Amino acid sequence: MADLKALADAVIKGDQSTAVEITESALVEGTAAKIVLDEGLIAGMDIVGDRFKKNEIYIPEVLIAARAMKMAMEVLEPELVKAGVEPVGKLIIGTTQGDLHDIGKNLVAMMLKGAGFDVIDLGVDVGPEKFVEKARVTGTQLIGMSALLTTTMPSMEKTIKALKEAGISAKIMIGGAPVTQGYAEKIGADGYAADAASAVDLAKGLVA
Ligand code: B12
Repeated sequence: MADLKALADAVIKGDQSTAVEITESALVEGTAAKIVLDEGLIAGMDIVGDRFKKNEIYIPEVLIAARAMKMAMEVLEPELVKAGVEPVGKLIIGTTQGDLHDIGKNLVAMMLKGAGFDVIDLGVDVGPEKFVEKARVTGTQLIGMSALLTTTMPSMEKTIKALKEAGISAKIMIGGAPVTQGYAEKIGADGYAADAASAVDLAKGLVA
């Protein structure tokens, strides 16, 4: 029987080759892909998120863990698709118009993938029209926007307005260093989170 606790530990340590190896052997042994995901990969990422929130680990460790998770996910994904495992929820995420900062947004996207979300990353410099179009095409339940510049924060408000005008009912969460809970409330976003681990809790709450 594959050791899923060791798989979680490999994710926590960011040990890519061990994470891939245990994932492969678990599948060969016939362990259900969903069990490998929940009890191995997501269990590991949950601990990473928790430690990050408590400032016990920092961004580099989270990125390394997320990379190990991503490599193992590449092995697991075809099996999950075959098994028809539903993601926790679907989310599109992007950095707002005029803004090229993507380190935080990528971290949020990776942590959400780690938590079982189907994440569609629209990249950087994403204007209201693109958010509206992609929300429509994907039928997403959640939209995430990131801004690192005070000058690009107003694009969040414009995007929310455009989404509402287009009749998109997806929940909207926002973040980025200059963004605050007060700003989220002011522009009519459904939620704000200060870091990637809190973003996961927020996203889970918004799709629940
Ligand atoms: C790296 C960086 C860059 C890199 C970006 C590389 C990249 N690929 O991202 C480069 C060099 C390209 C850059 C360019 C510029 N930058 Co710059 N940059 C930074 C820097 C040093 C770090 C940002 C970062 O990555 N932080 C680490 C990540 C992990 O943190 P984070 O982004 O805040 O994300 C976390 C949370 O905010 C949250 N979060 C983030 N997004 C989301 C989304 C959702 C939905 C949720 C829920 C949560 C969430 O979770 C994340 C993880 O915990 C900051 C300074 C700083 N300390 O913040 C300046 C900073 C943001 N930059 C600044 C400026 C001015 C610029 C430039 C205008 C400089 C210039 N004159 O050209 C250009 C703008 C380019 C553009 N159009 O975007 C200013 C902004 C000032 C302001 N108030 O507007 C800052 C604050 C530096 C400063 N003190 O002056 N920059």
